[in-house]
Amino acid sequence: MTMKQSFNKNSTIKQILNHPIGNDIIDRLLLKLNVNKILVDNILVQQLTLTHLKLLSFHYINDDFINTICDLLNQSAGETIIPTNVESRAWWKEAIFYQIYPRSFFDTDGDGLGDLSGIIKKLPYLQQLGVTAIWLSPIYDSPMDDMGYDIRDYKKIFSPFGTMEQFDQLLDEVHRLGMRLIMDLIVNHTSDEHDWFTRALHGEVPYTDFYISKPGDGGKIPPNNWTSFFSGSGWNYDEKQDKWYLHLFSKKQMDLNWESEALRQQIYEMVNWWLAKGIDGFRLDVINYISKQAGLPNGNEVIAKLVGYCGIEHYFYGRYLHNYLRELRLKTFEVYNAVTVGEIPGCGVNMSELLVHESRKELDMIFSFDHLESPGKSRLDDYAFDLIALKDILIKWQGMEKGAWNTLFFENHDNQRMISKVLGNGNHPLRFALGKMLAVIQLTLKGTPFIFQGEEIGMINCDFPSIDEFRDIESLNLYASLIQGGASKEDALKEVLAGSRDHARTPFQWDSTANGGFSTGTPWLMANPDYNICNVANQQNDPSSLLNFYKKLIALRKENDALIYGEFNPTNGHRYNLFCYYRILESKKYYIEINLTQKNVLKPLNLGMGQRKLLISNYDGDSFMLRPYEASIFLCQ
Ligand code: ISL
Repeated sequence: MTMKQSFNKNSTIKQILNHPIGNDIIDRLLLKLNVNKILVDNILVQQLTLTHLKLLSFHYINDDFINTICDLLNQSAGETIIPTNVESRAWWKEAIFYQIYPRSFFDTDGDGLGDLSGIIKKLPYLQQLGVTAIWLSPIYDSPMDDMGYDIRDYKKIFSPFGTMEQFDQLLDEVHRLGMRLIMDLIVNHTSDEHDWFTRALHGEVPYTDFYISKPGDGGKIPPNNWTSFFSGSGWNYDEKQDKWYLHLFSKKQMDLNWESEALRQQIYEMVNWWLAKGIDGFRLDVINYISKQAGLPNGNEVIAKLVGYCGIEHYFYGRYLHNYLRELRLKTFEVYNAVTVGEIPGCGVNMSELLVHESRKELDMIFSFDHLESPGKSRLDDYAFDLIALKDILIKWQGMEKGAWNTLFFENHDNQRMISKVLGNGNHPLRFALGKMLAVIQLTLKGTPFIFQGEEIGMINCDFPSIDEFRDIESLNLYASLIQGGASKEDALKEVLAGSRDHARTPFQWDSTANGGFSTGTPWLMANPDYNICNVANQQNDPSSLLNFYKKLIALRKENDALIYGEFNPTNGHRYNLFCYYRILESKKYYIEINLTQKNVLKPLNLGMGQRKLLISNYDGDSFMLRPYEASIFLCQ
């Protein structure tokens, strides 16, 4: 795919498809519109120009939309990877990561909040599971407006979680057990209580340049129409300075101005301070947002309607993103040989390759989210997740170039529990069959698995009884804006329940004692009553439990390089409701066969497959049909 030419309103769909970023943009648009990509495979459609699209859409696609797309394509000119046919080996490609959301993991002092001592106590549990690396969500000092993603002091531990000495003890113990630990790096924004912002508000140089701001002209109208991900305008007005400050997230999370060299140096100093303590790397929070478009132009209303947020096209893949990431890696990660996984909402396969391919020297892995929503849906929509559409998206991402490495995850602290997305809330009879099926996918595809706390025991969404039980600012702001917009309390609660991030944040379910054994105090967020049914204690000694199924899968993956580095070859493609694929490395060949439906379906014939030995399945005994969500791993002989 070429990057050289310059794009304009006379560029054709074909030319745009031939541009990696253009290909991604069209892919995103089709996903959002739930339109099959076959549309743009049509040679007549490919001859259409952007001007034709404007006319055909009766100017719904307007000049502003066209200019935005062309700017995105033209600014990426010259960005390429150097292809390789060798997949280099690395510890983080062989790792089994486990994400800990410390607030909800284990509370040892009864204050209702998880803490570092609790994590230390539970390390043996993680080791027995087979985990080899931990991603620790934020533990830094914070007003906790966004549960720690609003940092007030990068070099201080949030005191209810513990002390820096306890962190050092945790890190030592993780390493003593042969595991590794990466931290959350949040450098797109800081808390408005961070010292840098306080100094900026006092007009102190160079801090006045550390944040994204615009002159206020009395504060009547914000500088542009960008919206926050947490409802409302993306701008705060500071009367004293007569200045606007950008906040893409909460009103207390102020966006940093990465164009400031002085800011970047302070960030590098902080990152190296943590790396010098011996941590093994970072997960980089919304790292693709750090380069904003010059002049901060208005967002396109059509794109805003499509994606739900206004202005995102001007920062999700900004013009200096690659420059910043290359400099950041050179000044920090590379010095310590640290691993990085970037959270990059909205980026497609080609953008991701440009961010993680080893020839680019930027990031090592990424978290993209295409696969977490069904086509045409967003995280806040109330719908039954489509596993068949999931298959096609996973196959697309398995096609990343050699030398570009992906992650494999279904859950994190921002997204609902996957079992509930498919089966709805509640203890569905197929809950654990589905949980095991998802585990087979996660642990047999190519990429590094990231298990989110509770996923390994099949935790599910929580039926929060009222808005008073929610803690997530995104949910609380959404509820307030719905009520303000005239929605009834019932409808507003229903909408918040559909996609709230709090579903993922309920206390970890250790046993069936009060609060699931998470805390002897009152948990900061209600425990899901489901802990009486689903918890570590009642799965630990049950050989057929989801927990022990994860242990077996993890052990199988760790012992077999073909499941890590092997080629991914989908098969039985004609069977739309099955997900079947090979993993092949030299003479080793595994066949994975999955029924994506709740129904019994005919087994594929697999003519010519030869002998195969069943290694793991979520069902006992044989059957001439594939049972609901049946998932099996075979060694081909
Ligand atoms: O969850 C998402 C995609 O499935 C996004 O909506 C998510 O909010 C976005 O990717 C940003 O998330 C990260 O940055 C936020 C913080 O609230 C999230 O917890 C963090 O994961 C701002 O720091």
